[in-house]
Amino acid sequence: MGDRELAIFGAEPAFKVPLCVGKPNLVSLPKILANVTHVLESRWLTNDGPCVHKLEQDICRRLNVAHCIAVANGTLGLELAVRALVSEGAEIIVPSFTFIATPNALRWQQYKVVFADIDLITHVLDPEDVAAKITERTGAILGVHVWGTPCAIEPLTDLACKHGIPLIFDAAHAFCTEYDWRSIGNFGACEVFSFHATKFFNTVEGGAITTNDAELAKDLREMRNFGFVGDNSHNVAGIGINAKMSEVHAAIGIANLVSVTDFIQQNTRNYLEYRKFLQHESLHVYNVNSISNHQYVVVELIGDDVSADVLERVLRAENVLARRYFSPPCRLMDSYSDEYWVLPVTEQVAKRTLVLPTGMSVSLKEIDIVCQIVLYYVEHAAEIATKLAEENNYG
Ligand code: T4K
Repeated sequence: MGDRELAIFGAEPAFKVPLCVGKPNLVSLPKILANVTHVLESRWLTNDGPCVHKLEQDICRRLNVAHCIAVANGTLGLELAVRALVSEGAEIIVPSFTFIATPNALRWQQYKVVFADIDLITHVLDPEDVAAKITERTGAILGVHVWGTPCAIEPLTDLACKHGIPLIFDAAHAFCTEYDWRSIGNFGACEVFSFHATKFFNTVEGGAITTNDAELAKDLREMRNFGFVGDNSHNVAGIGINAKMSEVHAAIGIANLVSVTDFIQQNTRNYLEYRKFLQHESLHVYNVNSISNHQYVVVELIGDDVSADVLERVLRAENVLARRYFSPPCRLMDSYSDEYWVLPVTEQVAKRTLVLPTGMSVSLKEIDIVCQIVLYYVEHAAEIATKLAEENNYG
């Protein structure tokens, strides 16, 4: 990049077309269109149809898990999971370093959210802080496999067993990742995936709950369909809602699932390219601690001179739409500000992380240019901060 002026100071942006973090992967478009056409021609559009069945079976095979319940989105999946497993009004321990859907799903179902801190290296729940927050009011622990890194599954499982409470995982980021040679989707009482458009495997909107517990799977299937018991039944045993995935969404998922290995390969290639270039004392490329889908490339800005906020502004001016996911952390959102939580590691991690573009639509050449901008920023952070402050004062 040399002495190139930055777009934030008026130069031409490095990219004409914006480079996004979550551009949807839709590789086999003809296959997707053929599947969708078939659904529309069949006139079987929703309500537990053949495509939903096939997608559920394909996912069970892929994750080697006994039961998969496809749902309309990950948020509803979380709501069904807690309603199926946790007594009304109980406290649920969750991280604050997560997408707002995680605590919101709990509050929406009238549970009390108790935030626990995370680990500085892995960014997932710190079991020691979880242990400190368990009381007789605790109804469940909800871990989040942030960035696809599995939670500390063993210590959390021990804690849940010791206190006789369910352990649930928000696995929105962790489709096709592994822990201890087993696919995520097999742990805790159940795990909840998101297949939103911005996830590396998507059904446009969608999600799934997976479990090895047949009884729980049956309950979840009923809750997903207004509470109707079994197929073609007119009896409603418990309270349910409409959380069904449509046939069109499932048909897109079936086509995309075939390409999942290609998506992971390209994400891994992209991740390695970022790692190769982004070597600097003020930077750390987050190391996903497992067999990963690498759907998020996260950099951490380390030191007083550098700022993830400023780097985001610098990149955005260049048309690189980097994201400060989970910053501010959920507990600082207005809707959670009624209570004060001491979460020092969460604050630290949220302050220093930035997510960079990856996925099937991002080329290695584009990654190299992004890396040049990032490196230029960290090498000139102090000058850039001064110049921005001057512009602010005189602008
Ligand atoms: N738990 C966790 C830990 C989660 O991360 C999420 C969702 C959930 C639970 C809930 O699952 P769902 O109910 O959503 O299934 C996204 C997603 O909306 C959300 O699904 C995701 N997590 C969250 C982390 O990120 P944004 O704010 O990034 O979306 P948006 O619209 O700003 O898009 C990001 C980038 O992607 C943009 O630069 C443009 C590009 N884009 C986006 C869409 C939607 C496209 O190119 N095409 C598109 O169709 O939220």
